[in-house]
Amino acid sequence: MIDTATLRDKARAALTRCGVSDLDGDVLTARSPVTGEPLFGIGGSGDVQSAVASAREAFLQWRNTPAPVRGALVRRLGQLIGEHREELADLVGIEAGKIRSEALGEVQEMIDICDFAQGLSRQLYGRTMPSERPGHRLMETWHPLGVVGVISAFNFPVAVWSWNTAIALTCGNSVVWKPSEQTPLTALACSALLDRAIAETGAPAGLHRLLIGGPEVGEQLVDSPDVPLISATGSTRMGRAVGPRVAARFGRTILELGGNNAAVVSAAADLDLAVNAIVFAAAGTAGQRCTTMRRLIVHEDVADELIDRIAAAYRRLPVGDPFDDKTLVGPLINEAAHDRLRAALTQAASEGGQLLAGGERELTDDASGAFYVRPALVRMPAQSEIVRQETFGPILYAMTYSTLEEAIDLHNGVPQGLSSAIFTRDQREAERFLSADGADCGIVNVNAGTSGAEIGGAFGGEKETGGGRESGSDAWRAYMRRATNTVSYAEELVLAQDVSFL
Ligand code: UN1
Repeated sequence: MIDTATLRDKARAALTRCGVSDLDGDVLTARSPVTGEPLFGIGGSGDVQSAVASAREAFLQWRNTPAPVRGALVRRLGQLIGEHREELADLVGIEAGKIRSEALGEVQEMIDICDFAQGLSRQLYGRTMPSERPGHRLMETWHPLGVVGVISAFNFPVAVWSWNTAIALTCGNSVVWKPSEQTPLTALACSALLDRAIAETGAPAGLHRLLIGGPEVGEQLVDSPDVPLISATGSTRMGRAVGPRVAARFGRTILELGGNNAAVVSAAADLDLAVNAIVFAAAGTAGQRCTTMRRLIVHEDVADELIDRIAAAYRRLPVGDPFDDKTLVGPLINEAAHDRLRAALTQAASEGGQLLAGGERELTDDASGAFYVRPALVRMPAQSEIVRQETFGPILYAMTYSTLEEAIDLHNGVPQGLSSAIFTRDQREAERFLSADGADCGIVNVNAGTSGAEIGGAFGGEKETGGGRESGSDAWRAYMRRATNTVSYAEELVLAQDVSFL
């Protein structure tokens, strides 16, 4: 196992190469879940008022910068991220405990969204509509909102920031970022790279401000009247607090909250493909993606075979040091995550669940602050309470069904609605799952797992997942305000709806 001194050196080297100066301080202590030990204290500001004020000032200039010129900033950011791919992946591995391939994948999402945002800078299209009045033109234009507050979680410490930031900047906004307290180092690195891109492209200096601090800093950002949009990623509990507070001041939110993602595996599934997809989606990232597969709804004819094969794969999964190339499952983020996982497994057992694999702590002893757990597979009765909850760790609950109707009911019968999947070679089943009375999630896949979405689509979910959409497609619209314009070139006043007056 890599030791804390090596992690510390690696982190310092990566930060220096990303251009972070003035690292040390006592505002927060950076830690690594890999060894569970503190790395070093860091400085930084949690002064929300001054961050918002300077972002607001930068916005006033940025909103009048042509969008394709704004696109040049995100292009430069994407290049710098590409040049520092290894360092950023190091930091993601150190702070979030991701294995190399997944850490690099997360960095790739940043590069991809910068590409996307740059293209978007020439495509912030508004519509024109035929006017009912002669000599009139009706059209819509899109304008930036102002300062966008980004609140991000530990598990995708850089990608989710980049989805929001690349799009928000392209749309003409400025950004104030409150990252998770668990991942301040990745935030410092990203912020330094963006500062460099801002300086090199001549964009206004306050365009991006990073807040370092605890939850109270996030709360002040949420309440700030000068932040018209808050994009927050985290638990449903967090969203329940953030949503109404922002709404009370008529601000807007993009909420990306809890998921409780399921796969339906039909009797017509390609089981080889399904097993691989399920193991990645359920056990990958140590079950700490919002898109992690948490429920498996399997047709009774193939249930025993499929569940046996997943259990066998789980028993073989290399759990351990994420910096070891052979590892596939790294650590949980902290002890609280481990406590919640154990509590969920206890409840599952009390509700008739049968643990088929995993669930136990491995590699470290009670005294260690690092928590490695073999992903757990639990066979559950279809009706139970625990499967309705999101436990942010690697537990997969397997249930069986006999008709597709029943499977879809089970699938939709949870409060969350982020991501879903069906494994089947039967086109009718697939289409039914994709239809309006099929899966009720924001992301619905066929023969592909619930996690690992591409940045080109809109990302987010329904119900208690919060309804927000980030990243690709037309998610940019949430970062802009729409103006409907009527332009008259008629000689006389013409009123709509044939109204006469005067
Ligand atoms: C998250 O877990 O908050 O679809 C984001 C995925 C990744 C993003 C996950 N592209 O799994």
